[in-house]
Amino acid sequence: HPIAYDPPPVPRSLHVRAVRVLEDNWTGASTVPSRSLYPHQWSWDSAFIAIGLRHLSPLRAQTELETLLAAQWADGRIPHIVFNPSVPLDAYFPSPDFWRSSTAGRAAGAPRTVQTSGIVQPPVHALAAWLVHCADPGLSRARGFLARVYPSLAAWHRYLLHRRDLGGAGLASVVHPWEQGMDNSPCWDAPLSRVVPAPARSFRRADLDHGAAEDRPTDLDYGRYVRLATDYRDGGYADGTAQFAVEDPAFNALLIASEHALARIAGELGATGTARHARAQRLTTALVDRLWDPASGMFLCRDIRDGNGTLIPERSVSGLVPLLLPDLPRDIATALVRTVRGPHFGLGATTRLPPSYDLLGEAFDPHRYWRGPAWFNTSWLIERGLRIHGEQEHADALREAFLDTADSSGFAEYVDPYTGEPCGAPGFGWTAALTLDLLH
Ligand code: 9WN
Repeated sequence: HPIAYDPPPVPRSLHVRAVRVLEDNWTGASTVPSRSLYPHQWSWDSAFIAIGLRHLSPLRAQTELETLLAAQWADGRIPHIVFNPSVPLDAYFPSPDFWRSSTAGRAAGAPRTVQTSGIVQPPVHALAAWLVHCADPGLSRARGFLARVYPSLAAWHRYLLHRRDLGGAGLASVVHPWEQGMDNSPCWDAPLSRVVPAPARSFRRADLDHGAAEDRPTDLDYGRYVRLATDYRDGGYADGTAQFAVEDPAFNALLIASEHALARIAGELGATGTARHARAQRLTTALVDRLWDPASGMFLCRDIRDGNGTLIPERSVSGLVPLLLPDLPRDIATALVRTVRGPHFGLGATTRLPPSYDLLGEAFDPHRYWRGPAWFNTSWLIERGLRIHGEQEHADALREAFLDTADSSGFAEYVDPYTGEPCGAPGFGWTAALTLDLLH
């Protein structure tokens, strides 16, 4: 029997439970995506996490971004992983001894004191820095937050717009599926088919110790990921010769949103943001020229290494993310809203959160990672996009579905888009953080 003065269990609110996840995943200077599956700091995870953390502790949100930026390379790249030296090497693959940043990355200016990967992730950081500043401008000014991060963010964008303009049309290319952040998206099937996989015995996956094999990329995928990363490393992380190079709509849309944010940051620091806003507009024009596909009613990826530089005929949620841009041509925004609500993504009809890939696509799999499941970061981006373009009712419904599903799934990494069944890691960082953001 409970003793009489034991308080009855109090049902904890969604807010309190989201805060709890962020507390559990906080390491003292940054937040891990998941204690089990991803025990280091990840680049775009940290940006999304900072966006949520700002409601809880603007100071911690600033620190999250500052910790990441402290690992920036001299050439401007922000590495996709910053390794925690106290985590055992075999806890995550590929580990620091694979990337060898401080030796193989020396020519590109990798830091000496921290170990990092050598590839990048989507540039959500300037957007995050601006939103974090807005949550507590007094604290931000007192700490000189924007003045400190601005030069790093400017160098980051410079790296992407110059060293990564591999297609020559002004857009940034990714040179590895891990860079775009949707690792095993069917969009990469064709470009990856040209990559000779590294032999399975040459590496040991750590992800299968924590995640179900049928929810994760395959061994063949991993063989190809390892080959591409090995070649990049062995070339000293120099850009230009990558065998895999793709212009991706979400990656570039986030760069554009971040360039607009950087213009605002410049304004706050007493400079003029006009040139940056103008550059963001030019990038939007390039995005539409290069990646808009009127027949699909969405943006597609461009494979710039297939000999012809053709659009990849696969519908990924990445192609809906540009909805986030307020100055998108009206007809394109309207078409995107129609597409996300149409049969390929089913939002508001067969699904409550946008799936990561075409429900009608041949490669669709409701459980396998980025080949169908719904993710919370892309749902958040599309919720923002719907709201920005005046679709309040649809945005409200998506917000409600996001919160319900985050709650019922225990802040899962991703969910079955039809049933909301949790997949991947529980207690996932950006799921909890973006829950907090939508609760505010
Ligand atoms: C490789 C951390 C990251 C996310 C990516 C997601 C997954 C890593 C992996 O986890 O990728 O970077 O080991 O599968 O695809 O978007 O940033 O949460």
